[in-house]
Amino acid sequence: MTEQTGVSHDSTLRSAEATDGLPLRSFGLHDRRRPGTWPRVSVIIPTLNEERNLPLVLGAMPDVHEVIIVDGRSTDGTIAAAMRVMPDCLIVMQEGKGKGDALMAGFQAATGDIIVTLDADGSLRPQEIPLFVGALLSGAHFVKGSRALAGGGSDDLTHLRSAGNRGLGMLVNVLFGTRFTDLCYGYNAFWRACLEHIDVRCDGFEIETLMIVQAAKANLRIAEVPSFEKARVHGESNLRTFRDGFRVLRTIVTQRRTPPVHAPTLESLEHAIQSA
Ligand SMILES: Nc1nc2c(ncn2[C@@H]2O[C@H](COP(=O)(O)OP(=O)(O)O)[C@@H](O)[C@H]2O)c(=O)[nH]1
Ligand SMILES: [Mg+2]
Repeated sequence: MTEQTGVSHDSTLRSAEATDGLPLRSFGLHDRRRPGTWPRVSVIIPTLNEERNLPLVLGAMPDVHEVIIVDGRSTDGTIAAAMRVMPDCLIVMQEGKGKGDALMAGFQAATGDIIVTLDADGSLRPQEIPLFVGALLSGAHFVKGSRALAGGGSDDLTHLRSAGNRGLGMLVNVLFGTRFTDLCYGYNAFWRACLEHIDVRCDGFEIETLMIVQAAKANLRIAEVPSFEKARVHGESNLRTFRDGFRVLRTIVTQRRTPPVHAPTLESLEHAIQSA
């Protein structure tokens, strides 16, 4: 079941207030588990030839626990750009291929309480991270960005991709009893402990669908927050609409047939979140 949070979309970071971890104090977002502290947020960014875009993303990053760049053997200066702009970021060299494989490598490397997935092309605004974290601190296990909620939107989606995304999203809602408003979107956040409840093994752009459908099957509490996707700044999308749309469709059909991941109970997930 999807929920919406009441956190303002227009919130902007005041990083001057950052101390340890996210400056959530400026948003009134406290970590209820330990008064006076903030959760450790790991931001995972897959990169494939994003030399010109990545500095824009890293430059707008709030003060988080760690930023993990998972590079798919870029042939431009992506890694040099990352090291120049954010010398303390962690760089993971992807061994396999595709965005899904890259995110998996990032999840394995992450050490924070909360994982946020972000793109490197300048389309997803790091300034929205507190909105996602706020929804997690308010009780969600998994938070999806949605371009379809009031306050969200996209300058990046073509009509064709938008129609495909709507159709695939409707199919998921019918088959899994969900009420998602945006299926194939790269901006998501979840408590790291949720990884025990979802099996994210896949290669490509179907990764978001796979995670969300499995989260729904595991009865995780899923919230949506409005998100605005800007147009990719430089270069072109790596997504191929028909090939990748078909992969998403295949993922949905396969997931309908397979049982949920054998996982600990939701009570133990809650416990893991509280004691992270
Ligand atoms: N490591 C890695 N990153 C990738 C790969 N394919 C895409 N990405 C990254 O995933 C993010 C989203 O990809 P993009 O091409 O913008 O797809 P779109 O947003 O769906 O149009 C960007 O940061 C890309 O650099 C890949 O094979 N490996
Ligand atoms: Mg993009």
